[in-house]
Amino acid sequence: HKQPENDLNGSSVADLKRDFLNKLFYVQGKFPALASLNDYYMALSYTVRDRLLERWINTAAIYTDSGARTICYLSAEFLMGPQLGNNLINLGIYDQAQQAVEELGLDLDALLEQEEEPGLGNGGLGRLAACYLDSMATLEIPSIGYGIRYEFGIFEQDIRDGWQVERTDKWLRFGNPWEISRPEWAVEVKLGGHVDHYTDEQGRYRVRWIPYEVVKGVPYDNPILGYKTNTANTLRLWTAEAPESFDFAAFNSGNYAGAVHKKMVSENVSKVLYPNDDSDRGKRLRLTQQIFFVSCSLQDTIRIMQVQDLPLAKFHEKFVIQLNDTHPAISIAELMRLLVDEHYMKWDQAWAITQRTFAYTNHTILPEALERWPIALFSSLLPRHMEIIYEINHHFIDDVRMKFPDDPDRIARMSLIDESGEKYVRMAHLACVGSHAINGVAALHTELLQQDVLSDFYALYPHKFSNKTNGVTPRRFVVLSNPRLTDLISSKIGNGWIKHLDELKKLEAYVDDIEFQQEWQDIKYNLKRDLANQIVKDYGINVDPHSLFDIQAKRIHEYKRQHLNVLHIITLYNRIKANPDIDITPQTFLFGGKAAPGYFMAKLIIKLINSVADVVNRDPDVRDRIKVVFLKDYSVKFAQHVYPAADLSEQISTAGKEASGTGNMKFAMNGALTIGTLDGANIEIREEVGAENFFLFGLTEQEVQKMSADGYSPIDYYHTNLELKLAIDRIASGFFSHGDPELFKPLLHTLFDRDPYFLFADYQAYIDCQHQASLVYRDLERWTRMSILNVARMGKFSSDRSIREYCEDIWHIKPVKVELNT
Ligand code: 26V
Repeated sequence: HKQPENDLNGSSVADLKRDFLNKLFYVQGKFPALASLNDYYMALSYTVRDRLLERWINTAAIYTDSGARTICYLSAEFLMGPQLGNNLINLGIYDQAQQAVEELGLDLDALLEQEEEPGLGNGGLGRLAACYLDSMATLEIPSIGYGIRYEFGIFEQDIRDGWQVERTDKWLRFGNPWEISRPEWAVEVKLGGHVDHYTDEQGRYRVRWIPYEVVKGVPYDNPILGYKTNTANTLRLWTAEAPESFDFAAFNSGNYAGAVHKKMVSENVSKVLYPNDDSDRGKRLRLTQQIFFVSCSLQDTIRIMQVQDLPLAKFHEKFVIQLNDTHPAISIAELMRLLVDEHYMKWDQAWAITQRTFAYTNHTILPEALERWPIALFSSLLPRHMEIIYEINHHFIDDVRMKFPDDPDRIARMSLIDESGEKYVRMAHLACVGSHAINGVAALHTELLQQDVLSDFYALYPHKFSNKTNGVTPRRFVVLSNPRLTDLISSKIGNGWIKHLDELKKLEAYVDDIEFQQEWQDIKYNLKRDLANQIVKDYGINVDPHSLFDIQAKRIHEYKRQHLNVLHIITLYNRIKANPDIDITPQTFLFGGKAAPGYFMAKLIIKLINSVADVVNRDPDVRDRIKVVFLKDYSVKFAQHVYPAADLSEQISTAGKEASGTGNMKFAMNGALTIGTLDGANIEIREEVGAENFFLFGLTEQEVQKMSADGYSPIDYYHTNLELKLAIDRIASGFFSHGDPELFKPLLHTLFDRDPYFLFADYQAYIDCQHQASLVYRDLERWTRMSILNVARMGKFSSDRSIREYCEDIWHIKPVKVELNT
């Protein structure tokens, strides 16, 4: 698979410059005087793409020739972030490219900023999928990511009068240089209609699904480069189109508009990412998206089996399929349908293959986020899958009955069908029954799955369960986003840590080195100053880079408790107002994150943050000692500027609610200290960095449980805690809402009435812990030592470690080396 003779592969500055100018001329059709920044971005991207194609093609060839066992990572979301910088890093040509464009009078940072990121995910779950693709390629693991090429990704967030306003994310507007469409591998997906059971001419029992409509899926391939390896895996995203034969009957009868309408309906399937990360109960289009990408992907795997001349009986040896939450769990029924109905395999054999193929990761235990589909909707869209699920359930319930005789309650609890009221298909149950492995994403989360949410399944299948604590890629979140820290670290311990993050341990030898501490501080200061400059530019607000940068950046959710953070800010403000000369550590509070458009309470929290910011930032009594800024339109691209500039990372969810968190890891890797609860991966971060280097507060999960069971009365805290009362009263009086006491009532009412996330119970502990952190920050040397130790001890949280564990315990896949034969 030798590359054609050419000069598109050189990595010298001269090669890059020449190819860059060629792309500008021959692809963009521009000469420098007319070229826009986007033309330059495109020219550089195509230059880089040429340089990765050799790896991509050779990787595909080696996988095909060797019939390598492959992990398919099925996910409704991939939150990839910008590609150009990452590809330069992973190809090892970042510095050359920087010099090349510089010699042409351009600034690489400006070109990188030009890229419109593919925001094809909501938050943690989608970004985790992207980190895992990076690690799989870096570890040389044969893998394919399968997902949806949404035409519009996560909405762009604007803030008007303090409220979130959504705009459509037209990320493909200027073209996407990273994808290659493969129309020759398009497949069709059936929807609706009815099922015929019949005997064919040979007297064989057959099933035929006659759909109401058919949607075509066209794959778009995106390269996933490993860091300094020859491996380039594929992320294959599906776009929905109308089949060529779109409603010819209507067309020929002169109903052109009718035919075009049907085409439009088909194209809607991959039009937009659902911006909710808790619930989309009963949305037909959402279920259509799920079956669409699942069916396309499974048909694609079967095509690959055929290309490689492998019998379907070996499907589970060739492929293992990881289900990223229940969004692709319909796969289990779809693979059964393909094997049994379309390839005439016997049910029992198909079921054995299916169970051995699938593995399921759960990402949330919030009850409202557990997917279930009303039976009526499900059967009308997927009549054959409904039958298959009933059949699976029938066998499954027999198994349960065998193991737990005379326990009808258990059967009702475990059934794939919820029959307690309106009937539903329970997707998590389908995922558990149809998989050979089930995992949570942090130790506490897995524990809670086993003891609580999936305890019946744990009793039946203890061997299926394991924990796989999340991780993040240090390539994007340290090397690319924090080059200055990267250089300092590498100057001391070499650059082996980039692939073997445990090597960061070696930094501990420098923790007392005054010069090293000084450099560490200088870097943090400079990063904070850069972010401060951006903030003045974007918001006209001056923030002091010497102040403690305290940042909470994540989706807005009541369980994540951004409003607890606000209560602390108001408390500081009240202290200043009561005693204007009070000695407090200057602190800058930054927030970033999107609220689901239909989640009123989350939007009200954004309004509260902005309202408090308006008052605090303008009050002369505050004398610039505290500042509050809501950073709009938080994205992967922006996050890469935010993590490096943080001193304190806010990880303050109610214990038991945050499955893992991954932002917590990204902040800590960039030298932020964490203020956090014993929740998700915070617990493991604290174990690693040492309790003395972590600001811990709040109820434990067990204490939360107990308080709930004993009857929690938030109002008692309000009446007995004077500062809490003052903070709440400030909001209630209309002080932050131009005198309007109504505005924040819904929020306050929830707190007084139920406070389901225990803000009042954790308030004092949080205030005290914040105070502690602000005192430590005054001792900059102590803070710096803690910061260095945090980074030095983050090795565990590389996604490379997570992927190694998946490979060992669940996937049973080994690396495959790719040689370049040029
Ligand atoms: C759920 C749903 C429910 C149906 C509507 C559409 C939709 C879209 C996304 C989700 C995902 C919610 C689960 C999630 O994002 N969990 C997060 O996963 C992270 C990676 O494991 C983890 O770090 C976070 O703690 C967890 O909240």
